[in-house]
Amino acid sequence: MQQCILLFGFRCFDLNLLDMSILRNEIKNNLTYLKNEIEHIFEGGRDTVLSEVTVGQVYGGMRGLTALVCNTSYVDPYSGLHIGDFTVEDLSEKYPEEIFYLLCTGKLPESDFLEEFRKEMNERSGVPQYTWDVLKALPEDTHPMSMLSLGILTMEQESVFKRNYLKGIPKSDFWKYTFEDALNVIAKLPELAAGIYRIRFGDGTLIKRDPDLDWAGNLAMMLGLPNSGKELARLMRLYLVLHCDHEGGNVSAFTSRVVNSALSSLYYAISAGLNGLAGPLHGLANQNCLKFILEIRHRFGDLVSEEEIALYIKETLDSGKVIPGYGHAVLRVTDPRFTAFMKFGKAYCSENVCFQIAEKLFKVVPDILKTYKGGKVASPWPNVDAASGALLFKYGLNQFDFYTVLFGVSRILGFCAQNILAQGLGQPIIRPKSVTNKWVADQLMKNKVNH
Ligand code: AMX
Repeated sequence: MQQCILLFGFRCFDLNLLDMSILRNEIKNNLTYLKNEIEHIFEGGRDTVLSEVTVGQVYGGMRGLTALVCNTSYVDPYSGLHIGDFTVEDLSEKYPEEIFYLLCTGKLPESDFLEEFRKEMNERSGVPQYTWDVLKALPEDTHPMSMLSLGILTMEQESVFKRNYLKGIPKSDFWKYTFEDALNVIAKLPELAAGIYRIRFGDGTLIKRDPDLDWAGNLAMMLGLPNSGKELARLMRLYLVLHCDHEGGNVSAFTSRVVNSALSSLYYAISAGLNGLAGPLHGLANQNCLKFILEIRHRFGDLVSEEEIALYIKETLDSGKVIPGYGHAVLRVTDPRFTAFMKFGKAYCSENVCFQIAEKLFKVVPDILKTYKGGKVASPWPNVDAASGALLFKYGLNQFDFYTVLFGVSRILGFCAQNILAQGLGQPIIRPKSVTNKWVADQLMKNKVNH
Protein backbone atom coordinates (compact mmCIF):
# COMPACT_ATOMS: atom_id res chain seq x y z
CA MET A 1 0.00 0.00 0.00
CA GLN A 2 1.29 3.44 -0.88
CA GLN A 3 1.94 6.10 1.73
CA CYS A 4 -0.99 8.33 2.50
CA ILE A 5 -0.69 11.48 4.59
CA LEU A 6 -3.82 13.26 5.74
CA LEU A 7 -3.70 17.05 5.89
CA PHE A 8 -6.97 19.00 6.19
CA GLY A 9 -8.65 15.95 4.65
CA PHE A 10 -6.30 15.97 1.66
CA ARG A 11 -4.23 12.93 0.84
CA CYS A 12 -0.96 14.44 -0.21
CA PHE A 13 0.75 13.25 -3.36
CA ASP A 14 -0.17 9.58 -3.57
CA LEU A 15 -3.02 7.41 -4.68
CA ASN A 16 -4.41 4.99 -2.17
CA LEU A 17 -5.68 2.24 -4.41
CA LEU A 18 -7.57 0.60 -1.55
CA ASP A 19 -9.92 3.59 -1.18
CA MET A 20 -13.21 3.25 -3.00
CA SER A 21 -11.72 0.16 -4.68
CA ILE A 22 -15.10 -1.13 -5.93
CA LEU A 23 -15.96 2.16 -7.63
CA ARG A 24 -12.41 2.49 -8.96
CA ASN A 25 -12.53 -1.03 -10.46
CA GLU A 26 -15.97 -0.42 -11.93
CA ILE A 27 -14.72 2.78 -13.58
CA LYS A 28 -11.83 0.75 -15.00
CA ASN A 29 -14.30 -1.83 -16.37
CA ASN A 30 -16.45 0.92 -17.83
CA LEU A 31 -13.40 2.43 -19.52
CA THR A 32 -12.48 -0.93 -21.03
CA TYR A 33 -16.04 -1.32 -22.30
CA LEU A 34 -16.13 2.22 -23.74
CA LYS A 35 -12.71 1.80 -25.37
CA ASN A 36 -13.92 -1.39 -27.10
CA GLU A 37 -17.02 0.45 -28.29
CA ILE A 38 -14.87 3.24 -29.72
CA GLU A 39 -12.61 0.71 -31.47
CA HIS A 40 -15.68 -0.84 -33.13
CA ILE A 41 -16.99 2.58 -34.07
CA PHE A 42 -13.65 3.50 -35.67
CA GLU A 43 -13.54 0.18 -37.54
CA GLY A 44 -17.07 0.88 -38.79
CA GLY A 45 -16.05 4.19 -40.34
CA ARG A 46 -13.83 6.78 -38.77
CA ASP A 47 -14.56 9.18 -41.64
CA THR A 48 -18.35 8.83 -41.57
CA VAL A 49 -20.05 12.26 -41.51
CA LEU A 50 -22.20 12.67 -38.36
CA SER A 51 -23.29 16.27 -38.71
CA GLU A 52 -23.01 19.09 -41.19
CA VAL A 53 -22.60 22.71 -40.11
CA THR A 54 -24.66 25.52 -41.54
CA VAL A 55 -23.77 29.19 -41.44
CA GLY A 56 -26.76 29.67 -39.10
CA GLN A 57 -25.33 27.13 -36.64
CA VAL A 58 -21.88 28.69 -36.69
CA TYR A 59 -23.43 32.03 -35.72
CA GLY A 60 -26.10 30.43 -33.50
CA GLY A 61 -24.16 29.02 -30.54
CA MET A 62 -23.51 25.74 -32.45
CA ARG A 63 -27.09 24.70 -31.59
CA GLY A 64 -27.87 21.21 -32.96
CA LEU A 65 -24.30 20.60 -34.09
CA THR A 66 -23.21 17.07 -33.14
CA ALA A 67 -19.55 17.48 -32.31
CA LEU A 68 -18.96 16.01 -28.86
CA VAL A 69 -19.05 12.64 -27.14
CA CYS A 70 -20.13 12.38 -23.50
CA ASN A 71 -20.68 8.94 -22.00
CA THR A 72 -22.08 9.91 -18.61
CA SER A 73 -25.57 10.94 -19.71
CA TYR A 74 -27.69 11.74 -22.73
CA VAL A 75 -30.57 14.20 -23.19
CA ASP A 76 -33.29 13.08 -25.57
CA PRO A 77 -35.36 16.06 -26.78
CA TYR A 78 -38.59 14.13 -26.06
CA SER A 79 -37.82 11.92 -23.06
CA GLY A 80 -35.23 14.09 -21.30
CA LEU A 81 -32.22 13.02 -19.30
CA HIS A 82 -30.94 9.42 -19.43
CA ILE A 83 -28.12 8.23 -17.22
CA GLY A 84 -27.00 4.79 -18.33
CA ASP A 85 -30.22 2.90 -18.99
CA PHE A 86 -32.19 4.97 -16.49
CA THR A 87 -34.57 7.91 -16.85
CA VAL A 88 -35.21 10.66 -14.31
CA GLU A 89 -38.29 8.81 -13.11
CA ASP A 90 -36.21 5.71 -12.33
CA LEU A 91 -33.68 7.73 -10.34
CA SER A 92 -35.65 10.27 -8.35
CA GLU A 93 -35.69 8.13 -5.18
CA LYS A 94 -31.93 7.49 -5.26
CA TYR A 95 -29.13 9.17 -3.33
CA PRO A 96 -26.78 11.57 -5.19
CA GLU A 97 -23.86 9.34 -4.14
CA GLU A 98 -25.47 6.49 -6.12
CA ILE A 99 -25.89 8.79 -9.10
CA PHE A 100 -22.18 9.66 -9.00
CA TYR A 101 -21.42 5.93 -9.16
CA LEU A 102 -23.87 5.58 -12.06
CA LEU A 103 -22.37 8.52 -13.98
CA CYS A 104 -18.89 7.05 -13.66
CA THR A 105 -19.72 3.41 -14.31
CA GLY A 106 -23.02 3.21 -16.19
CA LYS A 107 -24.41 1.01 -13.37
CA LEU A 108 -26.12 1.54 -10.05
CA PRO A 109 -24.06 0.37 -7.06
CA GLU A 110 -24.69 -2.54 -4.70
CA SER A 111 -26.47 -1.77 -1.46
CA ASP A 112 -23.30 -1.53 0.68
CA PHE A 113 -21.87 1.30 -1.46
CA LEU A 114 -23.61 4.09 0.43
CA GLU A 115 -21.99 3.04 3.70
CA GLU A 116 -18.56 2.76 2.07
CA PHE A 117 -18.98 6.19 0.43
CA ARG A 118 -20.10 7.79 3.69
CA LYS A 119 -16.93 6.56 5.45
CA GLU A 120 -14.77 7.75 2.57
CA MET A 121 -16.38 11.19 2.65
CA ASN A 122 -15.81 11.41 6.40
CA GLU A 123 -12.12 10.70 5.93
CA ARG A 124 -11.68 13.24 3.15
CA SER A 125 -13.89 15.99 4.58
CA GLY A 126 -12.51 19.16 6.16
CA VAL A 127 -12.36 22.44 4.26
CA PRO A 128 -8.95 24.04 4.92
CA GLN A 129 -8.87 27.11 7.19
CA TYR A 130 -7.19 29.16 4.44
CA THR A 131 -10.31 28.65 2.27
CA TRP A 132 -12.54 29.98 5.04
CA ASP A 133 -10.13 32.90 5.55
CA VAL A 134 -10.39 33.86 1.88
CA LEU A 135 -14.18 33.50 1.80
CA LYS A 136 -14.65 35.50 4.99
CA ALA A 137 -12.43 38.29 3.63
CA LEU A 138 -14.67 38.90 0.60
CA PRO A 139 -17.04 41.88 0.40
CA GLU A 140 -20.42 41.18 2.00
CA ASP A 141 -22.32 41.38 -1.25
CA THR A 142 -20.18 38.79 -3.07
CA HIS A 143 -22.45 36.36 -4.90
CA PRO A 144 -22.42 32.86 -3.31
CA MET A 145 -21.56 31.38 -6.72
CA SER A 146 -18.37 33.46 -6.81
CA MET A 147 -17.64 32.14 -3.32
CA LEU A 148 -18.18 28.52 -4.37
CA SER A 149 -16.03 28.88 -7.47
CA LEU A 150 -13.31 30.70 -5.54
CA GLY A 151 -13.53 28.29 -2.62
CA ILE A 152 -12.73 25.38 -4.95
CA LEU A 153 -9.96 27.36 -6.61
CA THR A 154 -8.26 28.14 -3.29
CA MET A 155 -7.70 24.39 -2.84
CA GLU A 156 -6.15 23.87 -6.29
CA GLN A 157 -2.59 23.45 -5.06
CA GLU A 158 -3.82 20.33 -3.24
CA SER A 159 -4.53 18.61 -6.57
CA VAL A 160 -3.16 15.08 -6.45
CA PHE A 161 -3.26 15.04 -10.26
CA LYS A 162 -1.19 18.20 -10.56
CA ARG A 163 1.46 17.14 -8.08
CA ASN A 164 1.89 13.76 -9.74
CA TYR A 165 1.76 15.15 -13.27
CA LEU A 166 4.71 17.36 -12.42
CA LYS A 167 6.60 14.29 -11.16
CA GLY A 168 5.68 12.36 -14.32
CA ILE A 169 2.88 9.81 -14.63
CA PRO A 170 1.74 7.79 -17.66
CA LYS A 171 -1.22 9.16 -19.63
CA SER A 172 -3.09 5.91 -18.99
CA ASP A 173 -3.10 6.75 -15.26
CA PHE A 174 -4.32 10.35 -15.52
CA TRP A 175 -7.89 9.37 -14.74
CA LYS A 176 -6.89 7.67 -11.45
CA TYR A 177 -5.41 10.89 -10.08
CA THR A 178 -8.38 12.88 -11.36
CA PHE A 179 -10.67 10.42 -9.57
CA GLU A 180 -8.66 11.07 -6.40
CA ASP A 181 -9.16 14.83 -6.83
CA ALA A 182 -12.86 14.23 -7.48
CA LEU A 183 -13.31 12.35 -4.19
CA ASN A 184 -11.42 15.04 -2.28
CA VAL A 185 -13.57 17.82 -3.72
CA ILE A 186 -16.90 15.97 -3.41
CA ALA A 187 -16.20 15.19 0.27
CA LYS A 188 -15.77 18.89 1.03
CA LEU A 189 -18.76 20.21 -0.89
CA PRO A 190 -21.48 19.94 1.79
CA GLU A 191 -19.30 21.84 4.30
CA LEU A 192 -18.15 24.36 1.73
CA ALA A 193 -21.64 25.11 0.40
CA ALA A 194 -23.26 25.24 3.85
CA GLY A 195 -20.36 27.36 5.14
CA ILE A 196 -20.87 29.83 2.28
CA TYR A 197 -24.54 30.07 3.26
CA ARG A 198 -23.65 30.73 6.91
CA ILE A 199 -20.95 33.29 6.09
CA ARG A 200 -23.04 35.11 3.52
CA PHE A 201 -26.51 34.93 5.12
CA GLY A 202 -25.98 33.86 8.73
CA ASP A 203 -23.73 34.94 11.57
CA GLY A 204 -20.68 33.25 10.05
CA THR A 205 -20.46 30.41 12.57
CA LEU A 206 -19.97 27.07 10.89
CA ILE A 207 -21.93 23.96 11.86
CA LYS A 208 -19.96 20.71 12.23
CA ARG A 209 -20.81 17.87 9.86
CA ASP A 210 -22.42 14.74 11.26
CA PRO A 211 -20.36 11.69 10.27
CA ASP A 212 -23.48 9.50 10.40
CA LEU A 213 -25.40 11.49 7.80
CA ASP A 214 -25.41 11.03 4.04
CA TRP A 215 -23.97 13.63 1.64
CA ALA A 216 -27.20 15.59 1.03
CA GLY A 217 -28.45 15.10 4.59
CA ASN A 218 -25.26 16.70 5.90
CA LEU A 219 -25.62 19.68 3.59
CA ALA A 220 -29.24 20.20 4.66
CA MET A 221 -28.29 19.94 8.34
CA MET A 222 -25.23 22.25 8.16
CA LEU A 223 -27.28 25.10 6.66
CA GLY A 224 -28.76 25.43 10.14
CA LEU A 225 -32.25 26.39 8.97
CA PRO A 226 -34.88 26.52 11.72
CA ASN A 227 -37.28 24.31 9.71
CA SER A 228 -34.69 21.81 8.61
CA GLY A 229 -35.57 18.24 9.25
CA LYS A 230 -36.14 15.01 7.38
CA GLU A 231 -38.24 16.68 4.67
CA LEU A 232 -35.55 19.23 3.80
CA ALA A 233 -32.98 16.42 3.68
CA ARG A 234 -35.30 14.50 1.34
CA LEU A 235 -35.74 17.55 -0.89
CA MET A 236 -31.98 18.14 -0.87
CA ARG A 237 -31.39 14.54 -1.99
CA LEU A 238 -33.85 14.96 -4.84
CA TYR A 239 -32.37 18.35 -5.75
CA LEU A 240 -28.81 16.98 -5.84
CA VAL A 241 -29.92 13.98 -7.90
CA LEU A 242 -31.87 15.98 -10.48
CA HIS A 243 -29.17 18.56 -11.27
CA CYS A 244 -26.18 16.20 -11.44
CA ASP A 245 -25.56 16.03 -15.20
CA HIS A 246 -27.17 16.99 -18.51
CA GLU A 247 -24.81 15.57 -21.16
CA GLY A 248 -21.74 17.37 -22.45
CA GLY A 249 -22.73 20.42 -24.50
CA ASN A 250 -24.34 22.68 -21.87
CA VAL A 251 -22.30 25.74 -20.93
CA SER A 252 -21.01 24.51 -17.57
CA ALA A 253 -20.19 20.90 -18.45
CA PHE A 254 -18.58 21.89 -21.75
CA THR A 255 -16.51 24.62 -20.09
CA SER A 256 -15.35 22.26 -17.39
CA ARG A 257 -14.35 19.65 -20.00
CA VAL A 258 -12.53 22.16 -22.21
CA VAL A 259 -10.49 23.39 -19.26
CA ASN A 260 -9.65 19.87 -18.07
CA SER A 261 -8.74 18.83 -21.61
CA ALA A 262 -5.74 21.17 -21.31
CA LEU A 263 -4.79 19.02 -18.28
CA SER A 264 -5.62 21.87 -15.96
CA SER A 265 -6.56 20.07 -12.75
CA LEU A 266 -10.13 19.18 -11.81
CA TYR A 267 -10.13 22.12 -9.36
CA TYR A 268 -9.60 24.58 -12.23
CA ALA A 269 -12.11 22.71 -14.37
CA ILE A 270 -14.81 22.68 -11.67
CA SER A 271 -14.31 26.34 -10.87
CA ALA A 272 -14.55 27.22 -14.59
CA GLY A 273 -17.70 25.13 -15.03
CA LEU A 274 -19.29 26.88 -12.06
CA ASN A 275 -18.52 30.27 -13.58
CA GLY A 276 -20.60 29.26 -16.61
CA LEU A 277 -23.36 27.88 -14.42
CA ALA A 278 -23.59 31.28 -12.72
CA GLY A 279 -25.17 32.87 -15.83
CA PRO A 280 -28.90 33.81 -15.87
CA LEU A 281 -29.55 31.78 -19.02
CA HIS A 282 -28.12 28.68 -17.30
CA GLY A 283 -27.96 27.89 -13.57
CA LEU A 284 -28.90 31.31 -12.26
CA ALA A 285 -32.35 30.87 -13.84
CA ASN A 286 -33.53 29.01 -10.73
CA GLN A 287 -33.04 32.00 -8.44
CA ASN A 288 -34.80 34.17 -11.02
CA CYS A 289 -37.72 31.72 -11.09
CA LEU A 290 -38.50 32.17 -7.42
CA LYS A 291 -38.02 35.94 -7.69
CA PHE A 292 -40.55 35.85 -10.51
CA ILE A 293 -43.04 33.86 -8.42
CA LEU A 294 -42.65 36.26 -5.49
CA GLU A 295 -43.15 39.28 -7.76
CA ILE A 296 -46.43 37.76 -8.96
CA ARG A 297 -47.49 37.09 -5.38
CA HIS A 298 -46.54 40.61 -4.28
CA ARG A 299 -48.52 42.20 -7.13
CA PHE A 300 -51.68 40.02 -7.13
CA GLY A 301 -51.75 38.40 -3.70
CA ASP A 302 -51.85 34.75 -2.59
CA LEU A 303 -54.97 33.90 -4.56
CA VAL A 304 -53.67 35.18 -7.91
CA SER A 305 -55.81 33.96 -10.82
CA GLU A 306 -54.59 32.35 -14.05
CA GLU A 307 -55.83 35.44 -15.94
CA GLU A 308 -53.68 37.71 -13.78
CA ILE A 309 -50.69 35.43 -14.33
CA ALA A 310 -51.27 35.58 -18.10
CA LEU A 311 -51.30 39.38 -17.89
CA TYR A 312 -48.02 39.38 -15.96
CA ILE A 313 -46.39 37.01 -18.45
CA LYS A 314 -47.39 39.22 -21.37
CA GLU A 315 -46.07 42.33 -19.61
CA THR A 316 -42.78 40.55 -18.92
CA LEU A 317 -42.40 39.48 -22.52
CA ASP A 318 -43.38 42.94 -23.80
CA SER A 319 -40.61 44.44 -21.68
CA GLY A 320 -38.12 42.23 -23.53
CA LYS A 321 -37.40 39.83 -20.68
CA VAL A 322 -37.45 36.02 -20.81
CA ILE A 323 -39.77 33.91 -18.65
CA PRO A 324 -37.37 32.17 -16.26
CA GLY A 325 -37.72 28.41 -15.99
CA TYR A 326 -39.25 28.02 -19.44
CA GLY A 327 -37.54 26.98 -22.67
CA HIS A 328 -34.55 24.77 -23.35
CA ALA A 329 -31.78 24.45 -25.90
CA VAL A 330 -32.29 20.69 -26.34
CA LEU A 331 -35.54 19.54 -24.66
CA ARG A 332 -38.80 19.80 -26.59
CA VAL A 333 -41.16 18.57 -23.86
CA THR A 334 -41.78 19.35 -20.19
CA ASP A 335 -38.51 18.58 -18.45
CA PRO A 336 -38.93 15.31 -16.51
CA ARG A 337 -36.86 16.89 -13.74
CA PHE A 338 -39.57 19.57 -13.42
CA THR A 339 -42.15 16.78 -13.24
CA ALA A 340 -40.17 15.10 -10.43
CA PHE A 341 -40.10 18.36 -8.45
CA MET A 342 -43.84 18.84 -9.01
CA LYS A 343 -44.46 15.32 -7.71
CA PHE A 344 -42.50 16.16 -4.55
CA GLY A 345 -44.39 19.46 -4.24
CA LYS A 346 -47.77 17.77 -4.55
CA ALA A 347 -46.78 15.26 -1.86
CA TYR A 348 -45.25 17.70 0.65
CA CYS A 349 -46.02 21.32 -0.28
CA SER A 350 -49.45 21.41 -1.91
CA GLU A 351 -50.66 24.08 0.56
CA ASN A 352 -47.71 26.36 -0.10
CA VAL A 353 -48.60 29.55 -2.00
CA CYS A 354 -45.34 29.73 -3.99
CA PHE A 355 -45.76 26.14 -5.10
CA GLN A 356 -49.35 26.88 -6.11
CA ILE A 357 -48.18 29.84 -8.22
CA ALA A 358 -45.58 27.56 -9.88
CA GLU A 359 -48.48 25.18 -10.70
CA LYS A 360 -50.53 28.03 -12.18
CA LEU A 361 -47.58 29.24 -14.24
CA PHE A 362 -47.32 25.73 -15.72
CA LYS A 363 -50.97 25.97 -16.80
CA VAL A 364 -50.54 29.41 -18.38
CA VAL A 365 -47.00 29.94 -19.73
CA PRO A 366 -46.66 27.21 -22.42
CA ASP A 367 -49.71 28.42 -24.38
CA ILE A 368 -48.41 31.99 -24.40
CA LEU A 369 -44.86 31.01 -25.39
CA LYS A 370 -46.16 28.78 -28.21
CA THR A 371 -47.27 31.83 -30.18
CA TYR A 372 -44.74 34.38 -28.87
CA LYS A 373 -42.41 35.85 -31.53
CA GLY A 374 -44.36 34.00 -34.23
CA GLY A 375 -43.64 30.60 -32.70
CA LYS A 376 -39.90 31.20 -32.48
CA VAL A 377 -39.49 29.75 -28.97
CA ALA A 378 -38.24 26.22 -29.65
CA SER A 379 -39.60 24.84 -26.37
CA PRO A 380 -42.45 26.58 -24.52
CA TRP A 381 -42.25 24.00 -21.72
CA PRO A 382 -40.83 24.28 -18.20
CA ASN A 383 -37.23 23.26 -17.50
CA VAL A 384 -35.67 22.00 -14.26
CA ASP A 385 -35.67 25.45 -12.65
CA ALA A 386 -39.37 26.36 -12.85
CA ALA A 387 -40.47 24.83 -9.53
CA SER A 388 -37.40 23.99 -7.42
CA GLY A 389 -37.07 27.46 -5.84
CA ALA A 390 -40.65 27.38 -4.60
CA LEU A 391 -39.90 24.12 -2.78
CA LEU A 392 -36.66 25.35 -1.20
CA PHE A 393 -38.46 28.50 -0.10
CA LYS A 394 -41.05 26.45 1.73
CA TYR A 395 -38.32 24.94 3.92
CA GLY A 396 -36.91 28.33 4.89
CA LEU A 397 -34.22 28.61 2.25
CA ASN A 398 -35.27 32.13 1.36
CA GLN A 399 -31.94 33.44 0.05
CA PHE A 400 -32.38 33.12 -3.72
CA ASP A 401 -28.76 33.89 -4.41
CA PHE A 402 -27.89 30.57 -2.81
CA TYR A 403 -29.96 28.37 -5.12
CA THR A 404 -27.41 28.17 -7.90
CA VAL A 405 -24.85 26.99 -5.34
CA LEU A 406 -27.03 23.92 -4.73
CA PHE A 407 -27.26 23.41 -8.49
CA GLY A 408 -23.47 23.73 -8.62
CA VAL A 409 -22.84 21.22 -5.82
CA SER A 410 -24.92 18.70 -7.74
CA ARG A 411 -23.49 19.51 -11.16
CA ILE A 412 -19.95 19.02 -9.87
CA LEU A 413 -20.77 15.28 -9.74
CA GLY A 414 -21.28 15.45 -13.49
CA PHE A 415 -18.17 17.56 -14.12
CA CYS A 416 -16.11 15.04 -12.16
CA ALA A 417 -17.55 11.98 -13.90
CA GLN A 418 -17.25 13.51 -17.38
CA ASN A 419 -13.62 14.48 -16.83
CA ILE A 420 -12.63 11.16 -15.23
CA LEU A 421 -14.07 9.22 -18.19
CA ALA A 422 -12.67 11.58 -20.82
CA GLN A 423 -9.21 11.25 -19.32
CA GLY A 424 -9.56 7.48 -19.03
CA LEU A 425 -10.40 7.38 -22.73
CA GLY A 426 -7.35 9.50 -23.54
CA GLN A 427 -9.43 12.26 -25.14
CA PRO A 428 -7.19 15.01 -26.55
CA ILE A 429 -7.20 18.73 -25.88
CA ILE A 430 -10.37 20.35 -27.30
CA ARG A 431 -9.64 22.84 -30.04
CA PRO A 432 -12.34 23.48 -32.67
CA LYS A 433 -11.56 25.80 -35.58
CA SER A 434 -12.93 29.33 -35.63
CA VAL A 435 -13.15 31.55 -38.70
CA THR A 436 -13.78 35.22 -39.45
CA ASN A 437 -16.79 36.87 -41.13
CA LYS A 438 -14.57 37.41 -44.17
CA TRP A 439 -13.78 33.68 -44.32
CA VAL A 440 -17.49 32.80 -44.19
CA ALA A 441 -18.34 35.43 -46.83
CA ASP A 442 -15.58 34.10 -49.12
CA GLN A 443 -16.94 30.59 -48.64
CA LEU A 444 -20.43 31.71 -49.68
CA MET A 445 -18.94 33.43 -52.75
CA LYS A 446 -17.01 30.28 -53.73
CA ASN A 447 -20.20 28.20 -53.39
CA LYS A 448 -22.06 30.63 -55.69
CA VAL A 449 -19.30 30.47 -58.33
CA ASN A 450 -19.26 26.66 -58.19
CA HIS A 451 -23.03 26.49 -58.73
N1 AMX B 1 -39.02 33.46 -22.48
C1 AMX B 1 -39.00 34.35 -23.51
N2 AMX B 1 -38.37 34.11 -24.67
C2 AMX B 1 -37.78 32.92 -24.81
C3 AMX B 1 -37.78 31.94 -23.80
C4 AMX B 1 -38.43 32.26 -22.59
N3 AMX B 1 -38.45 31.42 -21.54
N4 AMX B 1 -37.11 30.86 -24.23
C5 AMX B 1 -36.68 31.16 -25.48
N5 AMX B 1 -37.07 32.40 -25.81
C6 AMX B 1 -36.75 33.13 -27.03
C7 AMX B 1 -35.23 33.34 -27.08
O1 AMX B 1 -34.82 34.45 -26.28
C8 AMX B 1 -35.01 33.55 -28.57
O2 AMX B 1 -35.36 34.86 -28.92
P1 AMX B 1 -34.37 35.76 -29.85
O3 AMX B 1 -33.98 34.88 -30.98
O4 AMX B 1 -35.19 36.94 -30.21
O5 AMX B 1 -33.18 36.07 -28.97
C9 AMX B 1 -36.04 32.63 -29.18
O6 AMX B 1 -37.03 32.37 -28.18
C10 AMX B 1 -35.46 31.31 -29.65
O7 AMX B 1 -34.73 30.73 -28.58
P2 AMX B 1 -34.71 29.13 -28.39
O8 AMX B 1 -34.04 28.54 -29.59
O9 AMX B 1 -36.07 28.65 -28.06
O10 AMX B 1 -33.85 28.94 -27.09
P3 AMX B 1 -32.26 28.93 -26.92
O11 AMX B 1 -31.77 27.55 -27.17
O12 AMX B 1 -31.60 30.04 -27.65
O13 AMX B 1 -32.12 29.27 -25.36
C11 AMX B 1 -32.73 29.10 -23.09
C12 AMX B 1 -32.51 28.33 -24.39
C13 AMX B 1 -32.90 28.11 -21.94
C14 AMX B 1 -31.47 29.95 -22.80
C15 AMX B 1 -34.00 30.00 -23.23
O14 AMX B 1 -35.13 29.18 -23.42
C16 AMX B 1 -34.20 30.93 -22.05
O15 AMX B 1 -33.62 32.02 -22.03
N6 AMX B 1 -35.03 30.50 -21.03
C17 AMX B 1 -35.26 31.29 -19.85
C18 AMX B 1 -34.06 31.15 -18.92
C19 AMX B 1 -34.01 29.75 -18.32
O16 AMX B 1 -34.99 29.22 -17.83
N7 AMX B 1 -32.80 29.15 -18.33
C20 AMX B 1 -32.58 27.85 -17.68
C21 AMX B 1 -32.26 26.75 -18.68
C22 AMX B 1 -32.00 25.45 -17.96
C23 AMX B 1 -30.74 25.55 -17.17
O17 AMX B 1 -29.64 25.58 -17.70
N8 AMX B 1 -30.83 25.60 -15.87
